[in-house]
Amino acid sequence: MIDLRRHNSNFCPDHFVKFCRDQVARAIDEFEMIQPGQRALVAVSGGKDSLAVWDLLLESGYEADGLYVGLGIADYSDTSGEFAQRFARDRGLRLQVLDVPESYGYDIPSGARAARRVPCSACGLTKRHLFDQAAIDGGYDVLVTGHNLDDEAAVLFGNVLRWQTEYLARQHPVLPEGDGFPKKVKPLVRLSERETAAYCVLRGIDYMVEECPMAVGNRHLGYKEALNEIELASPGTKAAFYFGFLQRGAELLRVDGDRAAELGVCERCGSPAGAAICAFCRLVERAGGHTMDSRPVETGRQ
Ligand code: Q46
Ligand code: ZN
Repeated sequence: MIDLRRHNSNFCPDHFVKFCRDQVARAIDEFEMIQPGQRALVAVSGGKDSLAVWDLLLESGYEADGLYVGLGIADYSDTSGEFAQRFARDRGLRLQVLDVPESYGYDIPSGARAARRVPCSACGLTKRHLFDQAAIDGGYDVLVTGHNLDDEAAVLFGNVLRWQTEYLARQHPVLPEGDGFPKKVKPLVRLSERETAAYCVLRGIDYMVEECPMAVGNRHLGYKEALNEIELASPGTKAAFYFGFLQRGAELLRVDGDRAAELGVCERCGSPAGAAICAFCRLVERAGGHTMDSRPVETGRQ
């Protein structure tokens, strides 16, 4: 039996899997994430959320390929890459693998130091750029990420604590396509971290349990812990906080205008850029790397 206090219910394994599919279907429908027949690219890390969302999309009949980006974070990257590749191989799925040290000549820990950025900032910028570019280059209709309810509530909490209205205005489970950016969607926003982990166990999905070593001391983790304390005392608060914001708060903060209205094109990589050279290419340069000299390797379907 799986006990979900925020829903005041218990589920047997089969009904729990159905519950997860229903929550994803509801999110996709409610926020108009993916239309039948569209092609999705899933940003795969080898962790529970990205593998769960890939599995859930396929089970719901969507066409979905994966992209794994190796960040050069020592053993963590090697092992997470193996989980991603094994998942794809065992199911005959198409997974592209892009190794940052190999293709761009830097890794996140040393590159971030050289560029004087905190690792998660260099990492986030790298991943956003490479996933966006792969989705555009591959002609995918949507880029899917495995952000769950806990992730989104923690980001919202952090943005509210500092009243970062610019970030709040953009916080939504769907970002539309436009000016060189792909449409981005988060189908797991109605599922908690505990629920995606239970889904993986029930579906026999082997995932990387270990957290990234760079996450230690991350502010985001502190926000998650604080919200978990509140949730424990008052089940359902996390979902009420996040969905209440989407229903009643987000609209008040929405700014008119196109997010890429003032963007040009990066001289080096052709991606949308606010300056002559985009933030990613500047990071590559400062991290001591070089521009890409190899394409992603495709594994899985053989
Ligand atoms: S992988 Fe990258 Fe995360 Fe590691 S360096 Fe930070 S952002 S914690 S999702
Ligand atoms: Zn660029």
